[in-house]
Amino acid sequence: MIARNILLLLLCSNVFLAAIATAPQTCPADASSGCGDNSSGEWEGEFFPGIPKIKYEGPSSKNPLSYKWYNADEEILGKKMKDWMRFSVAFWHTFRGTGSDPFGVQTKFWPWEDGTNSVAMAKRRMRANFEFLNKLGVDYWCFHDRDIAPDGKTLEESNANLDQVVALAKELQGKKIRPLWGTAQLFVHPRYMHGAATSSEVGVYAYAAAQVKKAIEVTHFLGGENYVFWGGREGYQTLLNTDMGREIDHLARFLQAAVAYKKKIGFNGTLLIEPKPQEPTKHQYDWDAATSIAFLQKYGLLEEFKLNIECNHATLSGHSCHHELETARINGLLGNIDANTGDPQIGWDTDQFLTDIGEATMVMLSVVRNGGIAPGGFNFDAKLRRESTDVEDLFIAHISGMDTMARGLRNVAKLIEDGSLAELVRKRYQSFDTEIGAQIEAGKADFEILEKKAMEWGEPKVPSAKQELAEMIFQSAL
Ligand code: XUL
Ligand code: CO
Repeated sequence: MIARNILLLLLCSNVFLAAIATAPQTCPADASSGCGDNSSGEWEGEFFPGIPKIKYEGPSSKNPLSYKWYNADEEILGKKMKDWMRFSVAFWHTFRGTGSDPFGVQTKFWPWEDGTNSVAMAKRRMRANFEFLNKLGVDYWCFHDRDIAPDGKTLEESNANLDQVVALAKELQGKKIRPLWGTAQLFVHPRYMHGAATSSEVGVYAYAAAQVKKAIEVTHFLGGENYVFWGGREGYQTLLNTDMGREIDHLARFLQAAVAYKKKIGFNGTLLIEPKPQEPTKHQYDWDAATSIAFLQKYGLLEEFKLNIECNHATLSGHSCHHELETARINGLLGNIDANTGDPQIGWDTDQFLTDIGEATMVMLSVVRNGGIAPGGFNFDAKLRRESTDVEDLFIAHISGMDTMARGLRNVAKLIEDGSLAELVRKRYQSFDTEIGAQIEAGKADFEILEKKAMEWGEPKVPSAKQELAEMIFQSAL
């Protein structure tokens, strides 16, 4: 009996040792291991062992870790797919998303996390980010200052933490990778409960300005191509205690100061406003594209900003994503897309990866009509569902999101080649190609001229809008 137990023990420990010997070298999740800490040497293991560099294998592939439609260097409509898309990974969802929701705690426990919010942990996470980007073949990433580095006890300490992590990010970026955009997190800390630029407290306004100043500096240092202002808590919960006019004036002063500072330090990236109608406040001031455009116009900021359209925000405001994109585009303000989608049955910002091919085709129609959106791109402001808890799910989600957009682009190419949708639209407006139509469009047809025409022509013939035909043509490209 004893001999049998010893034998079993030996066998088990051998199996255990063999498992250690063959186990892939992953970053152990404990702070003392130092795998992300420069002082104890460079970590040479992998955060995503067993996940290869993701390659294009074509639509017939059944390999979930491959692209079926996104072929980065393939030319479509005169541009490489990667140049149409300029995909970006959102650090906050991919590396800070825990799966928690208002009803439940964390569900995701990534092996490299040690449960702390230390600078060493922030650096380790940054290494994971760059291995992820390299394996996915994506050249851009987006971040909030406070999701890449922890808050310190003072602003000086927070800035110093950020500098350490940013220095490492710069090194890991190499020559190819850079931020699509950076931004400041002005909504998590309790100091921002009344807003940041629209806070009723001047000390909070100043603090937020200092935070944005630093966030623009680090975005510039990292070679970022844009800088985003999402309104965070810029809005109100009730008008009874709110001086809306004064708050919106303050927001404008804040953005004017950001423009001045950007110019002062020679940051040439585009400044972007990201509209959202509500959440976390009941009413956010940058409600939708049209509201944001009116705001920019009123305060003389139209030349300085573009819009970052997020599909889930579009639907929260009662519009389609396509509507918001087209509103931005026709005003020359389509700057970037936060690529995600909501859920038709859930009324909040669920930030899901977009996998609806029809929707992606409409998104790409706007992008193609715009001639691309560089220096903007597609930032996956999207997160895994709470119930998706495998590390590989992070890859699968991004691959699926990228493939969906790639299918959208391929479908737009089919629609353009076919030409019948454009022809349908052209025909619909052809009466304005006439002499009087041209006069109207040039602003030269006054009411007297038009009255004369109306009497001469009599009751106008009104043709069909051909909506179902348009839908049929669109569907046939999917
Ligand atoms: C919030 C949201 C943000 C911005 C960046 O709904 O979309 O993550 O994209 O602050
Ligand atoms: Co967003």
